[in-house]
Amino acid sequence: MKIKEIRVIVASPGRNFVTVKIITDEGLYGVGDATVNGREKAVVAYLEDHVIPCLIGRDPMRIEDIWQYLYKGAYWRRGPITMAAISGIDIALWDIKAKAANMPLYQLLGGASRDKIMIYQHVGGRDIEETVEGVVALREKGLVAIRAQVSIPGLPPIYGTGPSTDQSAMVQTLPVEEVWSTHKYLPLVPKLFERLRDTVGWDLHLLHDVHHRLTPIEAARLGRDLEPYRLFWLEDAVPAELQEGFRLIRQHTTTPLALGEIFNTIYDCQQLISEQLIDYIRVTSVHAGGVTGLRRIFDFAAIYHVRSACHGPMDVSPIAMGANVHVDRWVPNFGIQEFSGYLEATHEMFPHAWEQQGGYLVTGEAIGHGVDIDEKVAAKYPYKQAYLPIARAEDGTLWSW
Ligand code: KDG
Ligand code: MG
Repeated sequence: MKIKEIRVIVASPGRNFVTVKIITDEGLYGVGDATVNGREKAVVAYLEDHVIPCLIGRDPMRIEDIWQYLYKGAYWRRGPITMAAISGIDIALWDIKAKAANMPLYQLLGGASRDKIMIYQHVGGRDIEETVEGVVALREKGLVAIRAQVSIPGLPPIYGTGPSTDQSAMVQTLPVEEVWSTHKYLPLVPKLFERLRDTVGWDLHLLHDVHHRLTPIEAARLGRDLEPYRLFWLEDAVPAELQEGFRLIRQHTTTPLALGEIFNTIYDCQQLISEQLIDYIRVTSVHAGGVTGLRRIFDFAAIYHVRSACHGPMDVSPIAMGANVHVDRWVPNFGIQEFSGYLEATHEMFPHAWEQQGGYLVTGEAIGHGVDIDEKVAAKYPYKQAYLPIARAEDGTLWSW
């Protein structure tokens, strides 16, 4: 079998997606996700100019060799654009291999370790009451794990707080600038979780995402203040370029820590994992080297009692979600899967075998990863340049988010 053609399809069914379609000379094809939210066209150029010409005529069964060829062979290793391109190719090649084997992908990985995949979804609110109402409503739909965020009083709602859970509402042609205050945020979050525990009790898993906005000592304080409410995790407390920064947080709190949605390789989390500074690693198939990359990172994490928790917002396409849930079904050290849901147009463009059943996703038994792209539907939704907002402190200082 040989790779005959590779197409890159860019479309915007509510969010922008970059999809790779690899077609073989035997007619089998596979699809992969290569989306980097807000930087989509950089990946398209990388794929079309530097990756695809090198792969035509190669054996699609040699997934590892192609991965190494694109990683080591480029000389320029790592980075979000390179790794998203590798991820898109890798996910499509695993799809082809599983189709050739006439198996669902999870079977090829070693078979099911579980029947269903626990997910968490998001709730935000303009104030604590609104978030509590949202959490109660989502629990009534069968969710067993919910991420709760709240707007900071006196400031307009900002990304990742409230009130919208539909991230598409926050996407703009150019990035909007929002206002952040650590001082106002820190005492608010424990009050939210106190109210939540009073209302929903202790069965529900509750999570919170800081979006990288704190320093280690501030995160240590927040983690400690949240201990009475037994969070499932505190996510992205601090930007993690300085992995050893998490030592300080870890020394001060037993609140579990999750990190990694912007990581591309095992090297981004090597110290965090080997020093047991985090509890959940949040890498996802589209940004961390595809199925091959996830397998490598999760196996390494298992040695150190760190569990998987693939990133799964609306800008991780249903294809990457398909790859994730097949890995989730197999991975022995599974933790949880993020699932923000998708807009109707996104479902229409990506027919998928995975499905939500209350608080869980199931893979389905379709061969491959079970997700396709309908190119006719894609043609109806042309690419539109779009960005998520950025954050500044109240004095105008540019802030992490
Ligand atoms: O593109 C960025 C979003 O995917 C990210 O901000 C969402 O933090 C996020 C999350 O946890 O899903
Ligand atoms: Mg996050």
